[in-house]
Amino acid sequence: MKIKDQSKPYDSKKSCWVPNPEEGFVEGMIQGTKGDLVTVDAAGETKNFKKAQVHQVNPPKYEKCEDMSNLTHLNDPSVLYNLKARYVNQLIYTYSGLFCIVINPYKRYPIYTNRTVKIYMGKRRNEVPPHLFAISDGAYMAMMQVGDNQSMLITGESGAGKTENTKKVLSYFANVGSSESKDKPAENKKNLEDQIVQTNPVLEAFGNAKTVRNDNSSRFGKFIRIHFQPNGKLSGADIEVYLLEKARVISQQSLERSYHIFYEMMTDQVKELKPSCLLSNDIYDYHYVSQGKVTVPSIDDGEDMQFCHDAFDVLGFTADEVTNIYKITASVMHFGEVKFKQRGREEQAEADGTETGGRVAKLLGIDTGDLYMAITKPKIKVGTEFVAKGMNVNQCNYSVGAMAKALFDRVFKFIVSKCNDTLATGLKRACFIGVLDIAGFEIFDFNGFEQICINFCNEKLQQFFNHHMFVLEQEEYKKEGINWVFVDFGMDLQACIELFEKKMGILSILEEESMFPKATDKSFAEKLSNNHLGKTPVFIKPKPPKAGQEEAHFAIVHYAGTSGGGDDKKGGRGGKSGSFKTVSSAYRDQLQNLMRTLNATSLTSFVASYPTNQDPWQGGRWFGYASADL
Ligand code: AOV
Ligand code: MG
Repeated sequence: MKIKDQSKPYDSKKSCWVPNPEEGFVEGMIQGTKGDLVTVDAAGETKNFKKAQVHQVNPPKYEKCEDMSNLTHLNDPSVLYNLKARYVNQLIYTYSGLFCIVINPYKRYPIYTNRTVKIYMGKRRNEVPPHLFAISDGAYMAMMQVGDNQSMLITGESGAGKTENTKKVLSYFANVGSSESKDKPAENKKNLEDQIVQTNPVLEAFGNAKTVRNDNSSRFGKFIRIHFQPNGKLSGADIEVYLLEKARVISQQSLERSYHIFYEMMTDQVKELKPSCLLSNDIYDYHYVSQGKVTVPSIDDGEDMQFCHDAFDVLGFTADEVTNIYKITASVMHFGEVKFKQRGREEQAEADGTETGGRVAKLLGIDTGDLYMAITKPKIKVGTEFVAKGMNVNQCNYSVGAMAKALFDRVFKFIVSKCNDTLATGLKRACFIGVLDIAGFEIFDFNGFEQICINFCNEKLQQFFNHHMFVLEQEEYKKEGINWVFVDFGMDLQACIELFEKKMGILSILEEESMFPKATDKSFAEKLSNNHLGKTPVFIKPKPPKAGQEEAHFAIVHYAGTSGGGDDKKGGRGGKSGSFKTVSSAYRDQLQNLMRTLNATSLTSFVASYPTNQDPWQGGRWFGYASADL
């Protein structure tokens, strides 16, 4: 391959890249120059281009270059060409100075085997081909040598491969920090390294779902810290999770699915599960989870049910806890079938048959009458007294939806806290390596509250990432005594971040509006426009909706694209009492905490990953996107 690469026609003066509508860029030869125009032979034709459109080509010795910071000509087409040339030859990892880019192959390459792990252990970055394991080993070595905490940030839009790479990183650390000899079979199956790896099947069953962008999309963010003893062996782990997408629990778009666990439980894989959860044989009996797709060709729900069920065992969940988790999850499905009707001519709602409610009550271990009472005539505190408040049918349906979402969210949090109990071993903790895997940037036809939270988090992390990249790089220049004026490239995204965080920014207006009893989506949108429209380039009017679509209320210009913000009705309102914390303010606090943690660690390693699911080398779409991004 190398010999072939070196024999490519190349002329250091004439070889050039020019834009091409189909390919993004194509390589050509300069025939002549006249003023600002350059005549180029490329893709079988001779054409004139403006000078600024013509870029230099790197000499053949840089073909499939492992670190793009070494390229002589560092321009968009050269970077993209190099990534492509490596990718089509199954080389999916490429360094770019301090960080590593991975391109999603959508194919299982045998590059994560135990043999591969051994190749990378204890090696320097330049001794082995670019790989996530090299980055991971670098973090491990830095931790051992310098003795400080490390973190790895994996960024990229939805479907790029963040979660897959996170899993590989975790199993690498579980491997290098393993205290057992790999040669003798482990007698006790429940060792710490297995437990760390086995958190994935349960977290994914309850926190991942099929979206338009990704069949196994993480609908929550997580920061996993692996703790090590002073001798470098594992001492435990903990997981922090961020904002599970709750709207999905009761509603899905037509091409999407709810959380995997609902469909896994319907498979009969675990005997007695369905009868004990009072579930029927037909997923369409459960409206909450059957509004979109109910099967996914790339997913075997039965197999995944088994993985999840076995993982519960490895993680030390008791049989009772597991049964209760399934029962509560099933109660969410049954909740969607609880019906109400108007009582005579009154506004007041009452049960429309109590059979389904009876099932929910049985699964949750409560009294059926109490359950209906709490929904149709809830007790509200007025001053120091409790009074029963009459509810109409709409209000009851809303309460049931809110309850189903809250129940599922709490089951998820219970699972995480139980995992954390198991992973806290009591062994001495010297340092940790944290790996961050968030829900990637996404733009849907209709972007709701949860999208804005996801995209805001991505914006903040990208800013953090840029800042570190450039600051670290420039500190290096200073160390080497290079005469350099410090440039803060990292502040580019500040305008967007401030729009969210500042006083009277999007979040504070949302929080304020949530306190007003009379506030509506419209009043919220108006307040936003009054405060921000025309005052910042990142807050703009939304595009008119496509036929049959809901109209967006406003649009935000993010680093990765522009998305029309929908509204907050899918999750903004948290409660009614005077002293509640809105979902968004809790999220903001969590993000602030995360940033503090990241700031206190050494960020030695970064991975940016780009999706290729749209046949990346066709149509120039991918080029256009990535070049803006890179
Ligand atoms: P994401 O985490 O970045 O999206 P995933 O890690 O779930 O994306 O990757 C999406 C899919 O791409 C996976 O289910 C695999 O099929 C495939 N894939 C990704 N990386 C690899 C790899 N290295 N080798 C083989 N297949 C891969 V999201 O969670 O939606 O933001 O929210
Ligand atoms: Mg993911």
